[in-house]
Amino acid sequence: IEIEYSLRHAIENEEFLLYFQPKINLATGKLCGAEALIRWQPKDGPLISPLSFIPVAEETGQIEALGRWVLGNACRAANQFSQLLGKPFSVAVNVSPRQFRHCDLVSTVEQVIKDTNVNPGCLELEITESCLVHDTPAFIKTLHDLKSLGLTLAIDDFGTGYSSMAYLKDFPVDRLKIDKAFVGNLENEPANVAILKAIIALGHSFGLKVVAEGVETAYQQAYLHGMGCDELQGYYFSKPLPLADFLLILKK
Ligand code: G
Ligand code: G
Ligand code: MN
Ligand code: NA
Repeated sequence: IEIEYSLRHAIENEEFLLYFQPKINLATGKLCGAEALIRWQPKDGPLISPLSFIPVAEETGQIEALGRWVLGNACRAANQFSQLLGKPFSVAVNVSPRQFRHCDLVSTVEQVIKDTNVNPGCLELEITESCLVHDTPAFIKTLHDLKSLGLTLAIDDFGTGYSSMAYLKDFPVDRLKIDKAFVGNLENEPANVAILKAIIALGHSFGLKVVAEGVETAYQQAYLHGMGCDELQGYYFSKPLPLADFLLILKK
């Protein structure tokens, strides 16, 4: 209840920051996008991880307001990055299951796109696999309605959910993001290598781009390159960065 109260206060006062983690295209070795990750910066206190307030925001419904804040700021950042580079640069936003179920996500996103005048192709929504167990006609329609706004969709934490992969044929998604659990110890885990290969082949057979998360070593990068993975994200390249630091690496 205490967190709920201070979170309400924090939302009113916009005590949040977006950090940005680079995504690297393996074929070109170049930066090809970023994932936006929220942080809570109380007036006087240390930065708070989303792990400790997103679940509360979901339980209390505050995720609606917070989610709108994230979307708006991610789109403004995409505008700023694209302007700096002189070409479209995509920013991915995490969307939680509750935003899907209880908020009018399609009209929220549509409004944010209008308000920020972002190129919709520069906005990607990351949906966790656990969201996708609701593979009802209404849910599939929501995905199609979102796609028709011109944005792209990714399935986050792929490989960890309970859902069957059969849904891939009905879902209009563009990317699979392989959960970092499979990447982190691929060196000593032959089973993980088998899973990674299978997910990459599965994604490609549906015409999807495959992203590996949690890449921390040169060995993992090389291995994933050899397996035909399309994009990488992880501490090996960069941890999530504050806006100012991300702008610095874009300029290079
Ligand atoms: O950045 P970090 O690794 O600390 O993020 C922890 C978790 O919080 C991740 O699962 C990430 O997807 C989630 N997260 C980060 N930012 C957001 C956000 O803006 N919205 C939602 N719903 N989840 C987020
Ligand atoms: O659930 P989601 O995939 O959105 O969460 C991304 C989370 O992974 C963020 O909390 C981010 O800080 C974290 N992360 C990003 N790169 C790495 C990495 O190389 N190793 C580990 N352990 N975590 C990472
Ligand atoms: Mn994510
Ligand atoms: Na993930």
